[in-house]
Amino acid sequence: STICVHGLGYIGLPTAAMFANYGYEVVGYDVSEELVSRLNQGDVHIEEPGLRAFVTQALESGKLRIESEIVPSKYHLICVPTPFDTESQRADLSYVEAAASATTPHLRTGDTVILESTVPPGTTVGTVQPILEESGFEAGKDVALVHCPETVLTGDMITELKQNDRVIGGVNGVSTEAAVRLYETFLEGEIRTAANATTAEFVKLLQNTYRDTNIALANEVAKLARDYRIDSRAAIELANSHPRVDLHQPGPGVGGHCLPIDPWFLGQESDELDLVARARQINDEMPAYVVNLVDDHFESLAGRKIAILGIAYKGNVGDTRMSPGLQVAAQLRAIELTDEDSDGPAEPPRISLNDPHVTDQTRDLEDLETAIDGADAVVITCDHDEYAAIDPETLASRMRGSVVVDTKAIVDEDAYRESALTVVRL
Ligand code: SAJ
Repeated sequence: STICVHGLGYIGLPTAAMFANYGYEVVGYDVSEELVSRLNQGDVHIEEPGLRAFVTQALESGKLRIESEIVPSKYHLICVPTPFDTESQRADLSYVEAAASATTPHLRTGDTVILESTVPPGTTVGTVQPILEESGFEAGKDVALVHCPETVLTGDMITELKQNDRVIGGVNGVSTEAAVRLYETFLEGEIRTAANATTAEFVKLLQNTYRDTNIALANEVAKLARDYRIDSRAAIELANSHPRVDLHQPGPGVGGHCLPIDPWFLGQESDELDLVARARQINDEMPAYVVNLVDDHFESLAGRKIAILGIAYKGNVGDTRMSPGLQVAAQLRAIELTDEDSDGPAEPPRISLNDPHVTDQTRDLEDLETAIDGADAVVITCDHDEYAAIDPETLASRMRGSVVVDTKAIVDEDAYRESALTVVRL
C-alpha cells in the first residue's frame, strides 16, 4: 500500500479514510483484533457526525483496507494514544514506542514515518528516531521522519481535518518536504513548516495550553464577577469587543483528552512551567467551586436530590473523558455533611445523571424527566442543545426545589425566573 495508518482511534480512522477517499491505497492497522474485525463489518466505534458514512465510502471503494498486520508502505502514519500517566506525571509513550518498533522491520529506503500523536517536545528525535535507527537506517537520509500533529475538534472532525492549517516539522528539510507533499493532496488549510520536529511538537502543545490558560482566566473572571455581583459573560463579551482581547468562556472545568493534559506535556522536560501550571489547577478546582455554588443554597445537602445535566466533556458530544460533570457528581457524592442534629450519619445527597449524547451504559444515566423529578437542585454542566430547549415551566413543576446552577449560561434566565426558578450562573 501507499500509506499505513497505525492506530484506528479518533484521529487514525478519519485520517485513513480521508487519504483513501482522495485515492491513496491505505491500510489501516490496529493492534486490537477486535477493533479490526468490527471495522471490517462496518461497525464504527467513534461517535462523530458523518464519520460512519465517510469510513464506509473508503472501505467500499476498496482504497481502504483494515488489517491486523503492518504492511510495507511509502508512508507510515503513527496515530496512537499518548495518555498522561498520573503516577509519574509524565506522558506514557509506550504506544508510540511500540508503534515505532513494529514499523521498523517493514521500512525500506525512501519511506517516510510521520508521528501524528501529541507528544512532549523532543519525542520524535529522542524516542522515535533511535528506535527506527536500530534497523540501520539513518533518519533524514534513508528514511524521512516528521512530526505532523492533528488539530481537529470532535463534533466537526472531517471538516476540520481538511480545513485546519497544519504545522509540519521534520528531522531535516527533506523529511519535512516528504510530509508536505502527502498532506497537500487533501488539505484546504495552509501548511506551515516548522524549523524542526521539536518545534512542531511544541507548537501543538502551545495551542492547547493557550486555550486552557485563557479558560482559567475566564474562570477567575467568573469568580471575581460573582463577588462584584455582575454578569461575567456580559463583562467578557464587552471586554472582547476590543480588537486585541479574546477571552474564552468560564465553565464547570476543562475536560476532554487534550486541554487538561497538553500543558503538562509542554512542561515535561523543563522547570519553567509556572503560570500554566497554576491555570491548570484553577481549571481543576472549578468542579469544587460549582459544588459550593449548590451547597450555598442549602442549610445541608443531606438527603437532597441533585440532578447533573451533562456528563460529556463538552456540549453536543458523547465523549466523557475527564468530564467536569462527572467531577461535580463525584464531589457532591463525597461531600462532608455537617448535620450535627441528626443522630446517625447524615444521608448523602442523591445524584441523578442525565446526558442525551452519552451512550455509555455503565454510567447509570436517567432520562431527563426521571433525573429532574423531585430534584432540589439542577446543575447544567454541558451546553447540549437539548438543555437550552428545556421548558422552565415543566422543570419547575417536576422539581421539588428551585435552584438551577447553569454553569454554561445556556438557559433563558428571565423565563426561568418567571417560572420561580433561581438561576445561578458562572
Ligand atoms: N471550554 C471552556 N471554555 C471555553 C472553551 C472550552 O470551559 O471557552 C472547555 C470545554 O467545555 C471542554 C474543554 O474546555 O471541557 C475542552 O474543549 P475544547 O472545545 O476547547 O477542545 P477539545 O479538547 O475538544 O479540542 C482541542 C482543540 N484545541 C484548540 O482549540 C486549541 C482541538 O482543535 C484540538 O485538535 C484538540 O484539542 C486536540 O486533539 O488536541
